[in-house]
Amino acid sequence: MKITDLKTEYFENPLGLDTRKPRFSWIMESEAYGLVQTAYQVMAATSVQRLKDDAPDVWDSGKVLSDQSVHVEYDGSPLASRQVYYWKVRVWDGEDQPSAWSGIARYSMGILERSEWKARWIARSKPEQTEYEGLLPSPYFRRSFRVEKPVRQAFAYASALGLYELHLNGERVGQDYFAPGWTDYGKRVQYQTYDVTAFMQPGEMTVGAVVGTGWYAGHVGMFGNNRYGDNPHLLVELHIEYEDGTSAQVVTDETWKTFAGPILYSDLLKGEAYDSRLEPQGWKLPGFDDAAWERPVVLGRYDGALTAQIDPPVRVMKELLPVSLKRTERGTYLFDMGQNMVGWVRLRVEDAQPGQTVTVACAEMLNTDNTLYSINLREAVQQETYMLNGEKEAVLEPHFTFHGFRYVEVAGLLSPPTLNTVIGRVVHSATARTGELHTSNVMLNKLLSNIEWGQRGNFISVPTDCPQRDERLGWTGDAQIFARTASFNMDVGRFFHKYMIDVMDAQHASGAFPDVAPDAGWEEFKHNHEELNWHAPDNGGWGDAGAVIPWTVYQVYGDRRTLRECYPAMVRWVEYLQANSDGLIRPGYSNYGDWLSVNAETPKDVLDTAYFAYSTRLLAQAAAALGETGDAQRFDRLFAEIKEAFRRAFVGRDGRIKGDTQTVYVLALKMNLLSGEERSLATEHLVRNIEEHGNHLTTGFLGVGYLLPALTEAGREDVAYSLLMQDTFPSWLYSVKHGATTIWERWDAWTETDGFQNPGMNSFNHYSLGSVGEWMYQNILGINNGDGTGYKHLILRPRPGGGLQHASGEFRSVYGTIRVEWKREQSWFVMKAAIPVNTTATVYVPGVILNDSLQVYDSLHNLRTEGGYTVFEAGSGSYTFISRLSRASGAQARENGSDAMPDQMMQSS
Ligand code: RAM
Repeated sequence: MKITDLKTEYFENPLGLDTRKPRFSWIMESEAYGLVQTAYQVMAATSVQRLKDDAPDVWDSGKVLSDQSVHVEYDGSPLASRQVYYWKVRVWDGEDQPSAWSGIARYSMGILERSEWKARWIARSKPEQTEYEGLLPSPYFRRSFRVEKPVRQAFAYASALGLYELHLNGERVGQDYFAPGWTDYGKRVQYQTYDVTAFMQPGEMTVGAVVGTGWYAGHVGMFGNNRYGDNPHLLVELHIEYEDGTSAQVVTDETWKTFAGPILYSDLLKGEAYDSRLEPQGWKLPGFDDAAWERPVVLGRYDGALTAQIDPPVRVMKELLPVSLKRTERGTYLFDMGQNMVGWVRLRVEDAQPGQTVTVACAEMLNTDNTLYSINLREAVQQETYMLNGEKEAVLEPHFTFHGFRYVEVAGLLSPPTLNTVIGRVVHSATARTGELHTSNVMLNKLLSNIEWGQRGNFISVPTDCPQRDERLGWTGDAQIFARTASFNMDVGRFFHKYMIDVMDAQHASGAFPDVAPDAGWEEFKHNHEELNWHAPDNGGWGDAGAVIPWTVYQVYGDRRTLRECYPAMVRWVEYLQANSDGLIRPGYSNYGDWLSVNAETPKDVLDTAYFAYSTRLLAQAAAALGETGDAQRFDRLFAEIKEAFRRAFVGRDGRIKGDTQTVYVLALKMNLLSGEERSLATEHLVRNIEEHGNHLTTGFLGVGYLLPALTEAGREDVAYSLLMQDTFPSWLYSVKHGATTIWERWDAWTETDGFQNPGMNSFNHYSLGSVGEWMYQNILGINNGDGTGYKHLILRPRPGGGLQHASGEFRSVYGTIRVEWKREQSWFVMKAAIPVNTTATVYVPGVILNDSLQVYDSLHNLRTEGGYTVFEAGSGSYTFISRLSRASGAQARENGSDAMPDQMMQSS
């Protein structure tokens, strides 16, 4: 058994943790079958050597009889600020045989006590208004210092009220963008930790920083600028430890120097203007004369919490080259990136002239006259303006802004560009890819790709609704409906943990969870805009994110700690809902309902009451999982009562539910609000409704997430597939058919009949309607979580349908990679499955297994048949199953003399 993927708090070798009991996880790999872990031993130490000598100085767990291999909590002597630690693990298998020791992993602690911080928050004294209204320059900061002796190790701890880029001797520290990320800066700001040992060199060194307004002082949403403050601040603390045991610190304070610099402004929503003629040559290097620079002002105090970064940093995760380029009648150049992406472009100008101005403008779509469709950006400006100093080759990219775009228009070039003139830099929170799914249907594959791109484009520090217009907010409804799909695509455990802190920071005093987190002004905006008529203090399907997301993180990653942390807030939410309902029926005052549905008004009292029940049920499950037995019973009871109230108020004798929309049925089915008989009646109504719409969906943001799951659970996967495969309006494949490379905000963002929708709200990169990804992983590939959490017990159950001939893919769970592959040919079915070590699976093979070949797998047992499937219990290992989908078709094939298994099937088995 080989131990791989040593992770500390979800990450490999993380730096700057501030949790005093970090959790360790590992994966075991083996070719053997039916392997489990029966015991483990973890050792942690302050040096690699101590671990090599099996002489750990901080923790030796000893042999612990346990199958736990994820989130094993550190339980050694107290961990010290800024200290580096190492750990390793070995495990015992079912025969009590120990494995070899794993490799050695590392982690470092952050600054654990606020009082330990020496650095002060510094800023440029507030600049006079520039010619760009409401936009500030991004000032430079610098300080030189001397490294006197050989350095053993050095770490930088840094943050900003605003955004920052850090440099040491001219080189950028780390690869992060938009650090320190978005939080409610009134309450907390995160800091980052970088290992800068490799930057250290003897003699004079220079630390430099560029600071942008970001979410703190720049424009956010539709709320204008200065949401948290009006001048960005920087915080840096550099700790250098010398070989001889002494140490030195370099910290931001009044001794630093600052300069307005060439970045005239760089704003998340407004783009950037950069005048390279103002760039002071060599400012990041030692020896630069900063006599003309100003002293910074020092912030008296910052009252929020200063916490280590929890979520993965935002990074450039991909680069795209344009797929085409043409000169426009306007004399500009139009690049097509071939993909609606989020980030910016890096531009190369090869024959720059002094004073030449080049602009780069970005948009998602083109108007019919080949101009950029920018009207949907509202007040956002997706443009860079570069004024060049005439240096021969200029490579330009913006600093603190991002855009959502497929098309790039460059103006002001003196000679024709090539495809290499621009490179698309795709940025998002660096959540590792965990899922892959390919089918025999190219349209479905494109849909899956569009869903992933929707996630890439909108997981930027927080889950946002859209990346292009003046909104880009952490809408809770969007996040909760997409959370499970997101967790198939990428490792979002820590991302959502951090977002839940934002959600809890924005929870109202009443207990209501917010519409938007962090709240940078949404509540205020709602109240100031009477005409919106949006007064609900809570919104069904939005506020419920506060219950759905922690539960999802627990389900997918087995993360009990995050669930525990969110639990009190979940209780307050449900108690709030209970107090603000009438006979357990919610008042139906909510604002959004089944947002952006297609001519199907789902009554808000139905929707809100269903969600009230749903949150209550999740809370009851959370209570049970956390051992809060009294609460579990209390909320179970409350759920049963809400269900009764729901049935009485909304469900007719004939199973018709008030509103009679697809969404009311799928909510009632998915959220378990019906009696047995009502379930079948509701299913009939749902199917009837779908048929009445010519086999089309009408669901909006919320209903869409439950539509195919509800149909499938009710035994109508045939209808689910027909909706999935539908390609006329409205449907998922409609946008695919019309060239979409992302998920659109609205089913009718663009139609053949009406062209573009109302530009006031028409994003081409919104992930909500992409929540169908979850169903595709769970049913086409068939990867499901069994009773356990974190996929400790799997249910592998592909449901071949929709004319698909094959599907293959995987999901990298916390226990290891789960892989499924199937092919069908006539009535033959071949299925392969890989089940990670230390997990078990219930495997459903469609059809009837023909041969005895399964005997070879002694890790399979309890063979049975169930609803057209052959079912087994299986231990870890890689399996191949061959089955006949139906006896009848098998018999017919024999009669036709075509019974032999087709060649390609043989190859795959
Ligand atoms: C719009 C966006 C967002 C949605 C809200 C209700 O601003 O579409 O995604 O959650 O409305």
